[in-house]
Amino acid sequence: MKTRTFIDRIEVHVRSGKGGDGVATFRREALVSEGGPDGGDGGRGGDVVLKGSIHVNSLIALFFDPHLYAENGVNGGNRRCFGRRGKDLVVPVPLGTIVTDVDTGLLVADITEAGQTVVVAKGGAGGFGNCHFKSSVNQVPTEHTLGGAPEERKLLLEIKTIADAGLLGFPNAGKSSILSMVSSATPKIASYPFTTLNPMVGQIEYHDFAQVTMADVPGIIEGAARGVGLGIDFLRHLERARVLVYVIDMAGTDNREPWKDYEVLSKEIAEYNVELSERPMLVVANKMDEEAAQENLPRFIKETGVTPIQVNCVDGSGLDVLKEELRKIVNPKPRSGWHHGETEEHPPLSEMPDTTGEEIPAEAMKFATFLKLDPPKKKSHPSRGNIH
Ligand SMILES: Nc1nc2c(ncn2[C@@H]2O[C@H](COP(=O)(O)OP(=O)(O)OP(=O)(O)O)[C@@H](O)[C@H]2O)c(=O)[nH]1
Ligand SMILES: [Mg+2]
Repeated sequence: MKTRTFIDRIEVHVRSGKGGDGVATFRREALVSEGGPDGGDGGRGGDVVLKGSIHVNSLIALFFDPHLYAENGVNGGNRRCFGRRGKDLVVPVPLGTIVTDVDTGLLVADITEAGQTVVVAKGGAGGFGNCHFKSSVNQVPTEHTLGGAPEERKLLLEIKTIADAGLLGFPNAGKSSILSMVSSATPKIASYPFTTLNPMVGQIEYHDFAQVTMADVPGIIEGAARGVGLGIDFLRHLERARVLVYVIDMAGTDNREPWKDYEVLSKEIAEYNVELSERPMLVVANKMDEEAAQENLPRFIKETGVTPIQVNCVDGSGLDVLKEELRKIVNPKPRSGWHHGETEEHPPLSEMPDTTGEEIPAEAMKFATFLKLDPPKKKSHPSRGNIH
C-alpha cells in the first residue's frame, strides 16, 4: 500500500457529548429524619472544537481517525453531587481549512488564523437534580431532568492554502526551483514530472522584513480539468491567492512549445474557475540560461502578446524583478519597527486643551466627600521615644 502523508480533503463524523442526567435522591442519614431532596445536576457534555494551528499542515490525522466524539457529561449523584462535565475534544487543523456541513451544504467555518476556535458540535446541557425543584409547597420533589442530547453531524474539511501568490505551470517548468530560490522553503526538485505531489508554501522576505507567501502546487497538464495527470484538484490551493504566477519553461524541455503551454494553462484555469482566470497574474519565463529559451522568447511574445519576466534558477537572475513585481501587487506591510515614512505627530503643547483649573462637577464632589484626602498622621511609637 502506498503511504499517504498529505490529505487536503476529508469527511469526518462529529458528535458532541451527551449531557449527564440529573437525579432524584433524598438525604438518608442516621438521626436525620426527613433529610430532604439532595439529587445533584448532571454535567454538560463536551464540545467538538476545531482549532487553527500552525503546527499541522495536513488533515492526515483525521484520515486515520475520522470519528470525532467528545466526552459525555457525568450524571449527578446523591448528596448534591454534581456530575463532572465532559471534556471538549479540540482538534487542531491547518490554517485555510474550510468546513462544510455535508447534509446541508452550508459553510460552517473558515479557519484562517492560528488559535481560532470553532465549536462544530455543542455538548448537551446537564439535567437538573431534584434539589432544583424543592419549594415550600413541593418539599419532596421527585422531578429531575435528563441530560441534553448530543449534536451529531457529518462535516467536510477542505484545505485551501493561504498564500499571497500561487505558482502555476506544467510539470518540470521549474516552479519548485523558483520557490526554493526566492524563499527559504526546500521543495523537492528533480528532472521528472510530478516531483511535487503536495502543495507547499514558502515566505519571501524583503529588506524591510515585509513578507509575501508563495504556494507551489503540483503541475497541471492538458486535460487536467477532466482529471488527467494529478487533475486540477490542487488548484483549490490557489483559490485564495491574490496573484497567480504562470511559470513557463521557455527552453521547451521535453519538446514542448512554451506559447502552447501558456494557452493550455489559461484554458485549464478558465475551465476550473473563471474567477481565477480574472485574477492579477504574472507570467514568468524560466530557464532563460538555456539557448533554446532565448530563441523561443520572441516567438512566445509574438504568439501570446505577453512579455514575461525572464528568470533562471541557475544563477538566480531575474528573480529580484519577480519579487518586486509581486510586492507591487500584494503590497505587504513592512515589519520593521522603523521605516522611512511620515511620523505621527502630536499637536504642539500650546494647542492642547488646557484642563487645569477646570471646575469639578457637583456630581463628582458628592463622591469626593468619601475620600480621605489628608494623609494619616504619624503615630509616635512609645518604646522608641519621640525625637524632635
Ligand atoms: N537549466 C535550467 N534548469 C532549470 C531551471 N529551473 C529549473 N530547472 C530544472 O528543471 C527541472 C524541474 O525543476 P522543478 O523545480 O522540480 O520543476 P517543477 O515545476 O516544480 O516540477 P513538478 O514539481 O514536477 O511539477 C529540474 O531538473 C531543475 O533543475 C533553470 O532556470 N534553468
Ligand atoms: Mg515541483
